[in-house]
Amino acid sequence: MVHGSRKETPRERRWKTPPPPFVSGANVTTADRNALRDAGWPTCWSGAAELLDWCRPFDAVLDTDGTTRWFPGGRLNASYNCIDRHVEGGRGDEAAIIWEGKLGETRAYTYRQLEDEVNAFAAALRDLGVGEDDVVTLYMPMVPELPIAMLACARIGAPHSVVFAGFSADALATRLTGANSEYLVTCDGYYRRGTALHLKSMADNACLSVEQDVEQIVVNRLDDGRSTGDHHSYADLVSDHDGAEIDPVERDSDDLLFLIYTSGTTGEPTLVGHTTGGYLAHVAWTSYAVFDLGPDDTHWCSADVGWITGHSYAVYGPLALGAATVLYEGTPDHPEKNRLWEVIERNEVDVFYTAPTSIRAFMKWGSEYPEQHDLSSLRLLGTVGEPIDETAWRWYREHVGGGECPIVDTWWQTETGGVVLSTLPGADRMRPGAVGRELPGIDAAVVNEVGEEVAPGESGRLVLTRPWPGMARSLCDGSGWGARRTSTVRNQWQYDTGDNAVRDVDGYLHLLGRADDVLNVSGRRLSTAEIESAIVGVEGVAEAAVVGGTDTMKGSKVHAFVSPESNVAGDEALRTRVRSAVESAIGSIAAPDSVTFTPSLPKTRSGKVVRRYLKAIANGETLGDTSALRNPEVVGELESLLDE
Ligand code: 6R9
Repeated sequence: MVHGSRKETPRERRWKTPPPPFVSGANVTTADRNALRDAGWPTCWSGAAELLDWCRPFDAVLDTDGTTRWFPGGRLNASYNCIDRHVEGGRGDEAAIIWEGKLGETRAYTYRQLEDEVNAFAAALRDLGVGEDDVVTLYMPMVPELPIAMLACARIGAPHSVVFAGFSADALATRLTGANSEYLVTCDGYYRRGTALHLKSMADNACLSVEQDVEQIVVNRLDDGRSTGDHHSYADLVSDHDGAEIDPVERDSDDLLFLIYTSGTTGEPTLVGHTTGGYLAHVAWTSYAVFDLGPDDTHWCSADVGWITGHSYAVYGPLALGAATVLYEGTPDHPEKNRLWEVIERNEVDVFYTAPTSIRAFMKWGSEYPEQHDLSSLRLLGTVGEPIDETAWRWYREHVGGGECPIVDTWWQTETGGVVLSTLPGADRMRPGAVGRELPGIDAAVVNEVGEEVAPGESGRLVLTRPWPGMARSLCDGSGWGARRTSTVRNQWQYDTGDNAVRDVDGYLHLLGRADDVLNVSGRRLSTAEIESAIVGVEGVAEAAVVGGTDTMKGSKVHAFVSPESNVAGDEALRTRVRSAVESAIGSIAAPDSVTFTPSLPKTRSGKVVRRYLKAIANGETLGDTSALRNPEVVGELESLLDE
């Protein structure tokens, strides 16, 4: 990348600094960050909790007496914090939710309108018999009624359990049973690439196969009169309860706000619970510090609300701070590949947060799409979900961020609730390909098999060595939902994230992917992410996934699956360039033994590459159930490619 006519120096290429106007207006400046680090974690997290309104102040930041409880003694309500206090503060007419529908329709809710509908629906839920601590399952696409239902549940102290609308009836049934939920809010259907999908019939099938009786409430999105079966209409319930006022229920800080299944990235999907006080303080503070959000901002987190990213940064975080949040129903390339950029331009989005898998798709489509739009409202970009390679990072900054926007590469998990590793955009330099350091208040380490911290430059397991407020409740007391992976090693509490990482000499962490994805080639441990990063740096390559194959001589063979950019041929010349790029970036030991070209890679419904299927294909093993994939057809195509 060239600034003006001058080439970048190697130092400039390695480090990127945020533009001075961003730095001077940032929520967290270098001085603030230093003060927080000096003050220590209790001060950091009590400051986070002070972003919220509490009905009863907490007695301490953390109670570690036997179990880990954040903000003990404190009582609060999440819906009050995300809605009422903004209306009381005179911001009732400001936008809260901006919805961009699939068919080009838009709907905006001000904070006052949000308050009215949340109250009406909360009253309706109560009338149906939903009590405090009853779990309400929400099986809904990206419609405004989804966050409204979440907040209505939060208002009456009923934990919600959102199930991604792309899941099958069986998956929904498992989740209804797992959460022992007797209430289901769903939709008649929704549009995907212009086609209507009927969700209600899936919901009916799921309800038939669970033991408990399930009461259904249906939002009409298609309104084609096809929804039958016993159910209440959302619209009727809301109009019957128009004008109702429900006092927000005071919840203990440690009471459940919601249940959620992990996305399958970190192993088999598991149900985890998040608390009201700790979680909300964590997502509010990270929205403030990492996404630099304030009440005047329009934030767009493109993740589906069905995943933790959507819960934390499309709903709870931005609304807790009184910002406007964009909810987008469609797919990014429908009807045209410029759809996202058009939405950003029209709504003057300030902060955009998406995943590397999407950024690589945007790259593949070409920079002409973002270039057709005025994206100058953007002042900060974020990424999450997978390691982002330098090429994608630079493309994102250049073509979406106008070469200026700071980028936050945020590392976190369903279990962490909110961001734990990232740069602070107004205080830290950025290093493309590295997430940055632990946020103030977070302690992390890279350790070897016996739990000793390894030297900078050496890879090991990423562990978090001190609890944090957004931690899943199962990690607090080692029991209940999805308990796993906390232990005490060398007298030190530890949460094993399951990811591998390297800390560089500057203290920045580079994520190497899931520990299960590490290859052992001739005794050397190679990270798939590192090899993939070298491959996607090759011109003409859009995406790559690397897996290991058994080799009695070397330990592991390196198999690369490479998806070229549209209009680029997957030929011998490209194969040679892929091999030599890996050789020069890492060494000949890592050069792929085989390179298979494919138009796309198998991905989970949350958009992450599933290497275990590729591994099975490369090793000629049986694949098992591929229903977790968004694009199962690609697996068959790859198998036939390899047979040739
Ligand atoms: C929020 C979310 C968690 C796993 C995590 C890691 C990967 C997330 C990342 C990242 C590298 C980042 N991951 N962010 N890897 N850089 N910035 O994605 O939660 O679906 O539970 O996945 O995603 O492997 O362990 P979840």
